[in-house]
Amino acid sequence: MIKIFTMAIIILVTTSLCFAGCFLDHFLIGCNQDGISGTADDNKLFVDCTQKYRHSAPDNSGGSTWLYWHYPLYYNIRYDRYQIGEPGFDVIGTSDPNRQLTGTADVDYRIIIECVSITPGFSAREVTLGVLLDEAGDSFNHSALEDKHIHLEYRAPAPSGETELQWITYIVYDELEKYGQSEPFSLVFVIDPPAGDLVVDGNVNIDDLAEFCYYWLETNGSKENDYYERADANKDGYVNFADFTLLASNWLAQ
Ligand SMILES: [Ca+2]
Ligand SMILES: [Ca+2]
Repeated sequence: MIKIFTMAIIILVTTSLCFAGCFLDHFLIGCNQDGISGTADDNKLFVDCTQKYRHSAPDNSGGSTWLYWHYPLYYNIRYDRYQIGEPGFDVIGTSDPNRQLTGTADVDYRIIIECVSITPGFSAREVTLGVLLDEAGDSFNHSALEDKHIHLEYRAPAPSGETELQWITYIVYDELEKYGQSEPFSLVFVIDPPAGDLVVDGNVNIDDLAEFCYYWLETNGSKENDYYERADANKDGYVNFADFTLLASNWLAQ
């Protein structure tokens, strides 16, 4: 009896470690970003980007560094391409009940992850699940996955995968319309985007300025928010004239 009880404890501990112990970065899908009930965003999807670029140092040296605004890609000699196996996606869990999706996945809501912009030639995929995102409009049904904790592999062909900015921008929306669509959020690989390139595409133009203005004089932005993060170009916690100067220096320059 004691032996069975001990075994059960070991299985429980191992299972919880496997789930909580995934060392890769993930985007976490939830709703009600401010966490307060009765406000406008209660039924709006949002994606917690806090873990994005946690492992941005080459070979993960230093662990959780958030060193760059991009992930490195690693050369695969067998296929002559550059690739990385993070970040993935997951949902906000029971530890954050105010922002957790409620109801039954794929019955009460159906979360679609859609690519809205991507570098030509770049791709995100999960081969065993048949997920392939390599052009705008590609998507997959996250709610239909048995395991919501999914790892994607990002690939770029050589030689551009070694030296050129690679990006993918996503939105998430609910096909059953219980929840409203999320804000777009981007992932960058290989090199940092130019300062001020908030709507990531390698150029700084009026679209970027519009997002920058939204966060102007923000002093309490969150790493959860994709655009705030890059609006604070010098990473000092404030969005002010110093950041605007950096944006202006890249204005309309390729
Ligand atoms: Ca831009
Ligand atoms: Ca700043």
